[in-house]
Amino acid sequence: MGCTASVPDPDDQDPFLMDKRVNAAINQSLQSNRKNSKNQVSLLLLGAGESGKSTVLKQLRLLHKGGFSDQERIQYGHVIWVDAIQSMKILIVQARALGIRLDCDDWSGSLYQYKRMVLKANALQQIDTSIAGGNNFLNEYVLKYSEVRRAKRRQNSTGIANNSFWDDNNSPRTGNNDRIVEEEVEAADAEVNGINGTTEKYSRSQIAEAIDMLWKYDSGIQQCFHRSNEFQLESNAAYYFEKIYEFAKPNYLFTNSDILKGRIKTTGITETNFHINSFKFKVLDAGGQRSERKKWIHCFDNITAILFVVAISEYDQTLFEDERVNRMHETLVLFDSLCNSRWFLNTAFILFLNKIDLFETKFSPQSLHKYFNDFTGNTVEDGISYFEKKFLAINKTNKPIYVHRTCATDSTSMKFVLSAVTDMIIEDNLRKSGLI
Ligand SMILES: Nc1nc2c(ncn2[C@@H]2O[C@H](COP(=O)(O)OP(=O)(O)O)[C@@H](O)[C@H]2O)c(=O)[nH]1
Ligand SMILES: [Mg+2]
Repeated sequence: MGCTASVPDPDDQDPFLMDKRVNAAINQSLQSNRKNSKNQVSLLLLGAGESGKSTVLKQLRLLHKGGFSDQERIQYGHVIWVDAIQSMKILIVQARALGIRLDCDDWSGSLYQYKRMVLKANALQQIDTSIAGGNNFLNEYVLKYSEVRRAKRRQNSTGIANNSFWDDNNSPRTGNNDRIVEEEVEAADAEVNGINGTTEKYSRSQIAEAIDMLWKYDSGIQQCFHRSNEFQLESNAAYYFEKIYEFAKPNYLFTNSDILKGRIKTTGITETNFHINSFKFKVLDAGGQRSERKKWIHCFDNITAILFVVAISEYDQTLFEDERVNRMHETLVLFDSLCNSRWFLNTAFILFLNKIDLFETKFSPQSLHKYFNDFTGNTVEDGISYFEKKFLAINKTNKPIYVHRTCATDSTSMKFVLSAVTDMIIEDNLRKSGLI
């Protein structure tokens, strides 16, 4: 009583009905996945090193994540201060290499003392390296500013433009690694401790004065700066020099603009999550230099859109990794391999022609023609549309490529660009999920 024997339901045995139930379950699961995925967007920032990927990410953070913490402002302050000193040192040293006569070379002139001061200033003694980024910062510092490393970079490279994210032909030869690390540590020690006895400790205001005087009054420094495409110099060195007195003030709090103009090299892949109009955006920012690119493939799955950043102003510059390779040539090869890759046949592609401000400043038809001899135009606009067409012609797939001309350091214009981009990505995602 009260107990009923379980009698097998005849429907359970019916293969047709069983199939129907399985299908219904699959559909339900697909629908719920779609509902989730329609609200989730993964955006991957790609492009060569120093093209502006992390700056775009900074702008997204300003717009959607409340900006930068005080800790970050202090960190960027340290990094910019060091880069300002080193950039002026580089101009002095490179002038010699390029045969440019500097006013400050004249030991009886008033600028001589400032040159001595900059060359003898120990940039690392000026800051707290642990706040600037600890070991990562020091490694990057040594890599950037050691002449020894410059020779190594070339030795370990093939000297040709390369997409190098499938293989690691360009990674340092393993046998040399230990020696390279040792040399880096030695070079860093020499800088930090002034082992070679060539450094002196100056106050920030003394250094600011020296940099300002050389920048404003040494015509050779200006000449050398205008040839900075021939060596490696921070994109925004001029900005650092112009604001050097402000940066030297002990209580100066680095502004959003300063942080946008500062550079900390990205290594590995960073993930930042945003909420934009009830959508979850996951933005992946990858290091762009050759040795970093082989990590890219690990995040190629489930990408909604690729944002490829090109520094259009760098058409006359060479790679940091290999000074025999033109930056734009390498970027074109890289774009080809990504845009036409089987991974991204159906992935929305957005192209930022970035550093438009620097392009406008440096552009001359002759200089562009020198590096791209099929260029026949005259104006800045001709130059930009020449590159725009060049990139679009690379696309062999059916997907459209959305192009924007950008100055990633300018918050006002980036606000519009980024809102157009996020709207487009959201719409594209909804269409692909079959919801519009
Ligand atoms: N003037 C100017 N500088 C830019 C622009 N975009 C990026 N930069 C600077 O270029 C440097 C490298 O940018 P970053 O975003 O770190 O490049 P990434 O290596 O691609 O991540 C930084 O100092 C930025 O401030 C731009 O449109 N104009
Ligand atoms: Mg970066």
